[in-house]
Amino acid sequence: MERLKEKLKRKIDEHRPRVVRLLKEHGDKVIDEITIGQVIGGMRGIKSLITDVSYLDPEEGIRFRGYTLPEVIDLLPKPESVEMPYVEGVFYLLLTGEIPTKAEIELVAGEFNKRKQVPDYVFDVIRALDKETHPMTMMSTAILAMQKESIFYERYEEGMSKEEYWDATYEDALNVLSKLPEIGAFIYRYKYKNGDIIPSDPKLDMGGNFAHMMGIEKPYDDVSRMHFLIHSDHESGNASAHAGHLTSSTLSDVYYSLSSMTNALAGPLHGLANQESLRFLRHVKDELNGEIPSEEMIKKFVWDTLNSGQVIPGFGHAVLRKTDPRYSVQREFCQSHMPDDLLFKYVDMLYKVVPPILQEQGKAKNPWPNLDAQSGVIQWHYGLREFDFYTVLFAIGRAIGVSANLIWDRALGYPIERPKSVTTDTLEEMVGIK
Ligand code: NMX
Ligand code: MLT
Repeated sequence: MERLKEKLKRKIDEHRPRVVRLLKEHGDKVIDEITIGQVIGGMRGIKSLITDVSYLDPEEGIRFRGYTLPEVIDLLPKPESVEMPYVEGVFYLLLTGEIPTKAEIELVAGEFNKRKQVPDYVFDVIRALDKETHPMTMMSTAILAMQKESIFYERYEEGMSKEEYWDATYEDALNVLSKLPEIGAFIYRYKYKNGDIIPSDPKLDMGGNFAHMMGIEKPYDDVSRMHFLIHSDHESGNASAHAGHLTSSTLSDVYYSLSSMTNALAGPLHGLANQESLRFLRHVKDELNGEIPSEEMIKKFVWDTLNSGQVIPGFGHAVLRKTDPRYSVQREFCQSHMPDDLLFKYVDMLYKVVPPILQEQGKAKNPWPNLDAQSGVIQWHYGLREFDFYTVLFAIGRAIGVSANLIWDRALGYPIERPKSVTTDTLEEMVGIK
């Protein structure tokens, strides 16, 4: 059986000439035009990044290596008697574009297992932070603290050739990815469970082991698998993936890049929206004394929130123009596993009420829910009530897709990122208002 790294090398060798040819024969072809609205408006929609790991269609949602989310769930091998695929298999798919066999996943799982022991000094660094520190700060700090382990950094210092960049990045990526669930669970148990740390179980797959270390019963193992899968990638322009890519484009290693990724994810317009969605729901529930609210009550709440100048967390999207399929996958999970959960009923009510209100308000380009509107409720249901921890779960998942991208970035020799900025004067001159 071809091992993951051998397969990857073959795929890289096959892919490189495609990029060389595009550049050589078509490097000056125009593929997009840029408006002032896009320059001022966060570069929305400008085609200026390249990735083959996933693709986001505004109407259809994400495809991982060409597969829709339901197809990925259907096709990837799963542990016995569960519904969600191995997280290790998700990494394999994103990296190679191939659906692995169970035997191939076992090899990757073995690789992760060998590498997952976190150096003690990383835990010391977390312990040295104030306990009130946000878990995302703890996560980012822990990843950064481990940077001294970077094989890329070490080999670069020794004069590694460009040809080997992807190999060293691959080694770093596996070393970090294998440790992230351990670090995440440590942060959780340290911060919220009196430091009662549950040791890792090498017999379990990544999702199962994470649930075990968190101390949460089944089916939280499958919740974790689902969570890491759906958060893993969303093409390259989203803020966290882009932050990771940008950092790595300077030849900073995977540790620096994933710490950047984590920092970008920590904003309320991005990953932190899952924490904010849950806070919003809890607030609605408290105000309504835990009763099943009428549509009118919820409508008033939503309007009050908008009128106070706040966004409705979990709704809207920079690219998507329909309900996020990642929302739908989680909704189906809730419908079959926790249909009577009160907060889920609230979420479903919001699904009905919020889009027409956002449409009536006329500002948001996409009134439909994104994945963050639904993810926190599932965590809450299975006992993870500390909602400021939720974005750490997002970060563990997102690191899988970002890492796959970083390896390919180095394999294809993508250069340091350096777009051009303009001044307001320049724009005014260009349109003749100066
Ligand atoms: N609630 C209220 N207003 C909204 C919402 C919303 N959910 N979504 C967009 N708007 C507003 C937005 O603030 C902007 O207002 P203004 O003109 O006053 O600046 C206007 O609608 C146009 O924004 P869009 O072009 O539709 O959205 P944009 O691409 O700029 O931003 C988000 C996308 C996702 C940041 C935005 O929809 C939002 O803030 N949503 C709520 C937060 C959230 O759920 N974020 C998570 C996204 C997924 N993720 O995990 O990253
Ligand atoms: C993501 O998963 O990164 C979010 O949906 C945001 C985005 O794609 O812009």
